[in-house]
Amino acid sequence: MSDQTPILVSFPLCPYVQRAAIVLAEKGVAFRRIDIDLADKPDWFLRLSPTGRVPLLRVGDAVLFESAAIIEYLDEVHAPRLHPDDPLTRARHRAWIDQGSALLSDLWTIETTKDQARFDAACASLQTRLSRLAQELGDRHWFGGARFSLVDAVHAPVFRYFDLLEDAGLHLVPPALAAWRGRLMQRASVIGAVPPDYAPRLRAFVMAEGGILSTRLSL
Ligand SMILES: N[C@@H](CCC(=O)N[C@@H](CS)C(=O)NCC(=O)O)C(=O)O
Repeated sequence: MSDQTPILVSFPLCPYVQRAAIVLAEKGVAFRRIDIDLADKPDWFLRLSPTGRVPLLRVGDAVLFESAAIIEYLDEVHAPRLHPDDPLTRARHRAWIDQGSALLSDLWTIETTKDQARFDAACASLQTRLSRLAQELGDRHWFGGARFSLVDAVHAPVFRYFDLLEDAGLHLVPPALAAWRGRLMQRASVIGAVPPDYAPRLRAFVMAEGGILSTRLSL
């Protein structure tokens, strides 16, 4: 690999890192992945990152942060184009990418909170957002139609949480999203975006948090 090989600074469970890993794989771009311990961030990482958060993408001497900016950059410099060509449709897709982050925020609360009222509110919010997403998706194969798009890449890490939630008796995904979820989970770029032991790692993380979800998983 040359010095221009992108380096993705990562954390194995991070859904925002997965966005970048999926887009790199969709484009067949070789990259190096460096996992760091977010509980003990290395000094070199803190020097490079303006926010202290992963992902970071190092390209030559440049460092990019914020997953939405990273995937848009990758989309602009490497074929095939995943964002739509039409500016109006592209703007709508950017807005749905933002909604993907809102889903992750609800999921973080569901994974970690010890407060039953916050847990219930996050489940309700997630369900509302998912049913709006289902209305927008309609019966399309991918979010934008026939071609896999950045919006698909952003939602794949969201759907990865639901196996664990379903183990805890929480069935929050509307049936209208089931086929899209299945297609996303079978996509090679999505499978390869996490380590093979992702599922037990996620479970261990949730159990260690000791929140409402961990109690439901222990029942
Ligand atoms: N808006 C950021 C969110 C990234 C983010 O929240 N990353 C988490 C891991 S999933 C992180 O680095 N957390 C460490 C911290 O906040 O100290 C993005 O899209 O890149």
